[in-house]
Amino acid sequence: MKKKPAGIVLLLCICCLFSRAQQHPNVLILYTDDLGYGDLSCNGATTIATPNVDRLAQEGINFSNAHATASTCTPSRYSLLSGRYAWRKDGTNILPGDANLVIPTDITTLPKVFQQAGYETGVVGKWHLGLGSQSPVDWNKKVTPGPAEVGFDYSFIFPATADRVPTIFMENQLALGLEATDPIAVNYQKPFPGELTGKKHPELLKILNDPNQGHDGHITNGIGRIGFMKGGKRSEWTDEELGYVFNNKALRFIDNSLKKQKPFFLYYAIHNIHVPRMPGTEFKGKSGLGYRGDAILEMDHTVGVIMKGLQERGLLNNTLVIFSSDNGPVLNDGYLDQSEATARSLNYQPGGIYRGGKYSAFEAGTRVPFIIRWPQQVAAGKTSAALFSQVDLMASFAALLHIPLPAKEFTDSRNSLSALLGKSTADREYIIEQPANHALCILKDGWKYMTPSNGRAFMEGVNIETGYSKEDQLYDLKTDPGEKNNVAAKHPERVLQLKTLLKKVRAA
Ligand code: NG6
Ligand code: CA
Repeated sequence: MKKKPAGIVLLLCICCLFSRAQQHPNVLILYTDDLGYGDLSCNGATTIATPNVDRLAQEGINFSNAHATASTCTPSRYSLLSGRYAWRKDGTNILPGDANLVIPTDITTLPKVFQQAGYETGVVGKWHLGLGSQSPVDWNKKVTPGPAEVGFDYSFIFPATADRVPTIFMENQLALGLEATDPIAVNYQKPFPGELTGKKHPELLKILNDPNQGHDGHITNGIGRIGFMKGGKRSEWTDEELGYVFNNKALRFIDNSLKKQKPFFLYYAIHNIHVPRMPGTEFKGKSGLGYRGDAILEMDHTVGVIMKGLQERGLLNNTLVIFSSDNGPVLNDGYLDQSEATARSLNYQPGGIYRGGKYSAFEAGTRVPFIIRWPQQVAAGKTSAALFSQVDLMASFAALLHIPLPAKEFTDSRNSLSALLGKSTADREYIIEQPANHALCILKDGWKYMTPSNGRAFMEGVNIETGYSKEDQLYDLKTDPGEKNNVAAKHPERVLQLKTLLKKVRAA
């Protein structure tokens, strides 16, 4: 065989590496918690500045009609990672911290798609999808199944939310800093003998819980939590350090995949800005909007740290970064941290022009920030109004990586790669939104239909309009994005069309 000249071989190698990087970019999902559409300066906020997130938007595409599948955390994360709507599966509502894993271990998942394509996969941050298969969970040994069985080669997480016990880090499903002499036990029904709780000892708290919303159980770091816990004193976290610790773990994961010479998929589930908001010392008081605003600044700082980390490693161009949130905003989610009073006094609108918030069927519940940056394939400084759902990330990445999804496995995930990469601004055919009480909504062609429900129209405590009504509701989001006028009576044929489609999707 005739030998190719050295120059041609070199050129072929470069082309081959370039096309591999194009087809197998590193992928980083920065998934924030309870961040509203209007909480970013690139989405119109003027009372707060988020320069690092704004830079992502300037260098990529900022979506204005992208949705989490639900207006609470567990179901949105379930859908993101499994490509399935959570309402199809029982037990996927907001989970207590001692719940078992809700994602089946025998299905294709988003991280498993990346594993099949040869990626190193990792999750850092908040998990909230349950751990183990036995109740009660034994926290004193490796808890399986968990992230590894869902498809993550590496995990550094806390099990549920920052306001739920156990308030510990877990690395590869083992409690960090665990000591045999101080075993961890968790109970969601009653306190352990001798345990000091927020309810009995408010004088020990550095931030008061809202008496109407609980969070007065176990005390960690001067903050009352949901549930009770004993032991694991050296495993418990310090809230002010969460951002620092997670950022470092995320960067270490990236370094380790580089050492293995593998592309990485990192799902960084940023703990901010969920309650309890107890930002790092340098951010306290910085926003003028209370701890919620300070937590937004800390979240933005995290984005800056990670992007700088990519730059220092020469990975800025061949890393596809997605920034989004699991559900919409809430000002008071259980702690009296002054965020609600401050936001109201400044007329600060965390959901932007959208009505409702976390838990809600109104748009602010699921219409979340969504930005993609990938210099190799995605144009800079664009916006997209395409209707997009996070449930589609699994099929879209499978398409990008040429991994066929098993035909026998039904998923809700559709290949929306062209919308994701900004090659098309066409809407997805429809999307489904799940509020806290499962009264599903369907969006199609700019119309939104909301299923009637008996739920309360207003959630006291969190002060959020749920959108629930005993009547059919139809909104024309093109002319009425703030969902002020229910036009169901004017458009019975549209109501029927959307009702019928929703029924079909439910039955699929
Ligand atoms: C609610 C909690 C709230 C928060 C939420 C979960 C009460 C009264 N409120 O039940 O504080 O933890 O669950 O938020 O317990 S999520 O973003 O993880 O869905
Ligand atoms: Ca959330």
